[in-house]
Amino acid sequence: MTRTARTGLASLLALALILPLLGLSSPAVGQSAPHLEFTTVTFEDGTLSGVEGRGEVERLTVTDEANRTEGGRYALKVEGRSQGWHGPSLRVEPYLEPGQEYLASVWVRLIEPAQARLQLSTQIGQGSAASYVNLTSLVVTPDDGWVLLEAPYRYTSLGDGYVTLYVESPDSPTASFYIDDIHLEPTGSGPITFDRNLTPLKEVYGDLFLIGNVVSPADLGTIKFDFLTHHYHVATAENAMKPEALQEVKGEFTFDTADRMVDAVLAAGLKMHGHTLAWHQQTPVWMHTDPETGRPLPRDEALANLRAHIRTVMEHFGDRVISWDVVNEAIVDNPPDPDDWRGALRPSGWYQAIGPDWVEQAFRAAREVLDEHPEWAIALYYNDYNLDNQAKARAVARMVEELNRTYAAETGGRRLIDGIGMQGHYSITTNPANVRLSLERFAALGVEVSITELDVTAGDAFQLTEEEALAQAVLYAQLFQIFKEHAPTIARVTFWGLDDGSSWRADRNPLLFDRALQPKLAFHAVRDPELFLAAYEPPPKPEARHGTATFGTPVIDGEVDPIWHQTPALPLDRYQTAWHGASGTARVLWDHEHLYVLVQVTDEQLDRSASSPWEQDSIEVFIDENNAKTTSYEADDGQYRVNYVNEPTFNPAGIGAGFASSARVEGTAYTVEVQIPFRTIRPEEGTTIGFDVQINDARDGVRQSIATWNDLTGNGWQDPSVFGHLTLVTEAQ
Ligand code: 9MR
Repeated sequence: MTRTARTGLASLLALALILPLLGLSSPAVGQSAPHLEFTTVTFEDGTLSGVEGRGEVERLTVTDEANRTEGGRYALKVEGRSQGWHGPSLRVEPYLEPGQEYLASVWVRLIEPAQARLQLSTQIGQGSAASYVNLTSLVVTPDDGWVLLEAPYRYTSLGDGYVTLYVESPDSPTASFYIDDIHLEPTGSGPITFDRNLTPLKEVYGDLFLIGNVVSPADLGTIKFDFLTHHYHVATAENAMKPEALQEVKGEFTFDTADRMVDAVLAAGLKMHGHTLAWHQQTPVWMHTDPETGRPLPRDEALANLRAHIRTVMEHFGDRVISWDVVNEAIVDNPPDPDDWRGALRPSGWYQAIGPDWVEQAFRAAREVLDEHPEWAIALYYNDYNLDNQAKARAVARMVEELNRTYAAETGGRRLIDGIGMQGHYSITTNPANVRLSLERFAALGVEVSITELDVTAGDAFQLTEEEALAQAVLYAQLFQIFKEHAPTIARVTFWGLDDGSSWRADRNPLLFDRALQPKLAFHAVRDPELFLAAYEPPPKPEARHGTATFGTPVIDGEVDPIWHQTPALPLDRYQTAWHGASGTARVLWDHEHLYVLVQVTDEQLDRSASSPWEQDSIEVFIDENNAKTTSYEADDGQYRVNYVNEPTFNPAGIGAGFASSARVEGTAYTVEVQIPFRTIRPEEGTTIGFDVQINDARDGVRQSIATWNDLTGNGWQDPSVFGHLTLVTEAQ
């Protein structure tokens, strides 16, 4: 295509495509007053004002220890929590009118621990019919004082008359905090409609693979359900078929709600995928752990629970589903030795009770059920996230390959695991090349692959700039090009959410449709990836930097020897974070055995209280010895981290031999010197290696800023293609 044609097409498309993009706010279609007007809950009358603990163990006290209300004195103190989902909850359905959009808000103030993610969520419906929507969250510290959690949400359903707003802390089960000034008001955006003339995605992709999305019991009979049936072939229950929804109490299966939902999906002509039989989350603790002692159950008991759950659930739904996620998320992130997949298993409750064969046992239990029903055509899946990370993908591939090989040997060539689900919770910095590599790695095992929970975050705080919307659309287009190329391997591509407003990551706008169900640029990118990529230039990536290292051998003692001044300073001034914290420079020397790096950091506060080393004040050096710019780590690639008290950590874990470092603190500034042995090359003058340096700036246990010499994506820990180039020279240039 010529440049002119490209530009002409671009402007045509721009009109057609940018308009909906700009229409991100919801159109107001008729406004009517809600049933009751919500009065801000300030706790000034000294009562709990209807707020209750979700877990019934929380201590809720109205206190004058803290207050956010202007002119007031009181707030609510929340203590005694023991689960991430515990927290204060308020019924709000009397104030809601279906179809209306509301702005929900609450002020929160953390008491302890040193940091926690506090999240405002809403629950629609009860028990196994419940949908949980994460409205917005922030990582906070006690020093932050009062912080506002505020988010819009459109209630298309009132969950049979049960809706709550609640505050939880998903990653910090015992966090305590104050809340004040709970507020809820209509935004003025009334019921929405969607464009029924828009080409359904299922028509676009019908010949290649199934296209799917999530469903919740609360969606039945609402516009969301119509929207689902317009665009998609297949549905996954976002929550309603998880272990806690189906068997919260041992032996008491609660199928009614899921049945209603599955039957409605089938009646609408869609297929149903089952999610999920065994997982470490949304699973009642009794299944694998003794609730009295908190210790893992004996293996036989846990295995019996696992097998009974799998059998009962599979027999109940029968061939109303086309596939099951038998095991979800069993492998840890970025395993240090991916070839040892057993060593890469997550230490979950199931693992601790049953042992490293728990995944195999789950699949065998599921396979036994299918063997008794040869008339059912149901595919058994292993499902996981971050499978674009090549270390994790490799561990999963090793596991699936071995389990299938063993089973085939026993059964005359039959498969135990039919497919691998790549969840696909991506962001605009995801490298599509790694998605392709994993797809190909899994396809080579002879299993089918599905993309099971696709979303791509862009922007934050419910804001999406034009550049971010474009970057998101470009990545969606690139992903769908890859999926189309691999269509013979791919059974299904399922998005995780109908629209940005109901996504589990709503504040980062990850889906194809906005809160008013209007198509975003990303929709058009998915509808026709080739046309889209021909018309839109991907947003420019910053040029990879080039630097030099001078020949010479320093003493690694934290002193800046004069020899360091014979090599140029590399500025560490590219920030991956909106907040620009600690900055500094790096200087590099080399000899035939080692690379030496001096990093001088200027900071305002030194902190190493976080348990993750990358969340501590620290520096990192990244090396790609053959500068092949591969998108995943190979034998010549490494990441070396040292904090300001000279504690080193390595990725992968085994590369520490011959490494030396020294750190010196002056006030809140610090200097780190490192010596890194060359492991796979013998460097000479003129050798160019891939290279980067990063400063992690921590405050109160949280990393608040990341500065690098080159990489802006934050993927350097798994993707050497984002490093800069460093040439080894004899004399300073
Ligand atoms: O989208 C689901 C959200 O409503 C739940 O609160 C959350 C609880 O863990 O689970 C979400 O779905 C998860 C899926 O089941 C498995 N992969 C990760 C998804 C996002 O957390």
